[in-house]
Amino acid sequence: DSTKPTRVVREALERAVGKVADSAAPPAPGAPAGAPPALDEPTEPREPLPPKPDQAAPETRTATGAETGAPGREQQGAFLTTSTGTRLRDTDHSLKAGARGPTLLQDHHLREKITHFDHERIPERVVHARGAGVHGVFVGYGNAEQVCKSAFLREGESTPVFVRFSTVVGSRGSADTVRDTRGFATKFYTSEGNFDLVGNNIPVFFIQDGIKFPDIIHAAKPHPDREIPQAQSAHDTFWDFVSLHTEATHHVLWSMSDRAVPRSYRTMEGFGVHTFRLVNAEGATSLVKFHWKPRLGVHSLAWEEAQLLSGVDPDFHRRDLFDAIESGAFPQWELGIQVFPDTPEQTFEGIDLLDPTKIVPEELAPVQPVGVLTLNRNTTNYFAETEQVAFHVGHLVPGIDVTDDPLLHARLFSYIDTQLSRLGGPNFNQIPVNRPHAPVNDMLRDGAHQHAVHSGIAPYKPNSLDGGCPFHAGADMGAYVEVAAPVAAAVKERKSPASFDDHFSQPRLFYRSLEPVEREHVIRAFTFELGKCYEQVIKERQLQVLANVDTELCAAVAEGLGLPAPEPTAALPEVTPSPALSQLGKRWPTDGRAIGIVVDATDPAGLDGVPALQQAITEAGMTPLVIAARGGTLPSEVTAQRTFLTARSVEYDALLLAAAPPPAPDAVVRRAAVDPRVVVMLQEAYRHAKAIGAWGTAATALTEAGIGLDEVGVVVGTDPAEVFTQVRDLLANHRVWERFPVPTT
Ligand code: HDD
Repeated sequence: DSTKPTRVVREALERAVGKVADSAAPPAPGAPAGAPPALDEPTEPREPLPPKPDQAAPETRTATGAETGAPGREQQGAFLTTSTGTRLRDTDHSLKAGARGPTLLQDHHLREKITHFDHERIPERVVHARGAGVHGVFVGYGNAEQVCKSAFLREGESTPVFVRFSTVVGSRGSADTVRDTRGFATKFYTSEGNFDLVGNNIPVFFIQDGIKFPDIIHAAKPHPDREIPQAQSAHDTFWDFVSLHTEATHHVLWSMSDRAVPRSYRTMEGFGVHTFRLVNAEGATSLVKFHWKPRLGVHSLAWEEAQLLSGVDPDFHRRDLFDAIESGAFPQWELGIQVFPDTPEQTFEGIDLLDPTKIVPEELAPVQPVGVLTLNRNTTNYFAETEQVAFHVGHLVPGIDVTDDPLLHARLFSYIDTQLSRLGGPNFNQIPVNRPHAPVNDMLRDGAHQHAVHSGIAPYKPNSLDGGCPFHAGADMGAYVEVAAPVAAAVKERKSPASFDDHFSQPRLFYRSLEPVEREHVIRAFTFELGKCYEQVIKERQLQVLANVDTELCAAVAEGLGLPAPEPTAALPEVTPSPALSQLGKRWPTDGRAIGIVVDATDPAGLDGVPALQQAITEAGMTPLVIAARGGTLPSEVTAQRTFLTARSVEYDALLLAAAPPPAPDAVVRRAAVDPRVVVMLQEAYRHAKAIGAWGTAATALTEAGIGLDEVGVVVGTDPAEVFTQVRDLLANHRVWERFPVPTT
């Protein structure tokens, strides 16, 4: 048998690994013994699509919409060319010495095509590699002028923006819905230069000093030996580090809460994390923390939903964002600021404003809205825009300055440095998505990928040969001037202030501010993550950390792990809960929610009401998605967007079951067996505390799934419109929270 390893190979394998593979790929069924394995059929050729508009006319705008004056490098003309513009006759065959002969080295087109391809990838971001970017516009309210002179905050001033949302730990191809912090980075192309607000959806950070950043990231990234697990914190190295490094505890509490599994990028808050210093036109300064408040409210996935989505739709958040914008449901956030007096202590109500592991509860300093962000345009090219966008906390504009937060200072170094290896040189701000809309005259010259053809001979100051140009501006001409903030007389030392030593009061404040059902989710998250660790000592050490945060939390997690709950090492501090930290108890707009409508494709009477229902859902700003046993057009001109094969409950915020009106009492009820995939869909939706509506005979499916018709969040009726109205009302609370258990300890 020719497919068996030869004796020599067999013996070598036995020496090396002690066992031998039996055979290679099996021959095709029915093929004579020894025949080569069957190959797949080649794909059928398809008709080419018609040319797109931008293939007919060259674009002269940058990706951000600014006029550049110079044509870009996008497609121009209808013919295929080399990168130097020579038209090509054939790109399907390499140049060979005869049709069956060897390929010739002289084939310059082949070499150019392959060389370019070989270099298409650039290093992914060392953190926040997985992301989705979109364009938008920011409009200032004008009320911030008392504290900030920045032009983009002026009343009615409209500023283009690019926003990139991201996860932190995973690689570029990892799933969207993993448990992780989300990045929320905004580039404002203001008239005074670019301002980048590079924030997260969690208001605190794992570390207080940027010198620890490589440590936390090395601990959170996959284990270096096997590079697993991907995009997870549920592993030994992460919990080893954070259990030893207790300043991480506050961030860890947020990461174990529902905040770390957002329903959508559109339903996340954003935070600038650090305290910044604002300057008004008179030169007066204030300290502030930046917040993004989503118009749709803050909502999360259930943990099981997030896990299922990682497999069912790893692009769930990307798709959600792009689809919402495509359909005109533009996501919006208000930019808000908490304002604190700029005192020498830089504290507020005893909270150290330079400590990035601390928040200031909104009840102590309200978040004051100063403008609104609307995301309204998807990218044209993912790589050119989202992959190449370069954020930097040092991209500041007049009116905004940094404070001495030691985390921020390390960031001020890191963000430019990382672009050098990621984008291959120092000219990354010439890439279209990074180009400011304000005029640039920077005297930076040459370097890899230089796109500008600078004129003049004197890129230095002072000069006389270029007439002294460019000129210094001075503050009255809109120049950026650092605030002359005093620096305390000090000695050089590697040390943090004593106020940074409090690692437990704010994690406790956070946990105690959550509603019982949210606390239960935190308990389960800790139990899940520590349950994935192998080392007992790490679990025990983390339980000790939890004992110092909250007795209920520690006891419940310890019980889940089957370990004793340790005693706290110090008295637990009194905290005043901050209700603003809870996601519950508020009602929100339901725009952009996805409603699954399960229909019976063989029941024309039941489908009759579906078009009107779809229209009602669309008019309510939501997306109706019809799910049937088969795709295509169903009776009553209803189109199935999903089939039982492609649908999973996790894609929908609520499920509706359509059927014919209930039959007259004496009619013979056709009780077709409910498809088991519909039963799974219903059970999952129920378990994830989603609203479920049904009318007519469809209620049978609920019974089949073991769901009581009178249960909370289950709406059964006769009129589709009425059922939908009630389901919509339930959605304003996001979930049927009563269905989740609450802590029992
Ligand atoms: Fe960072 C990327 C947010 C601390 C070093 N960071 C990055 C991104 C976001 C944040 C949203 C993605 C930007 C994008 O979409 O391109 N980072 C934060 C926040 C922090 C923080 C809110 C704490 C408050 N970061 C932090 C520290 C360091 C870095 C302390 C280093 C000392 N961060 C980076 C980086 C990245 C980055 C290595 C990777 C890609 C990039 O910058 O452009 O420089």
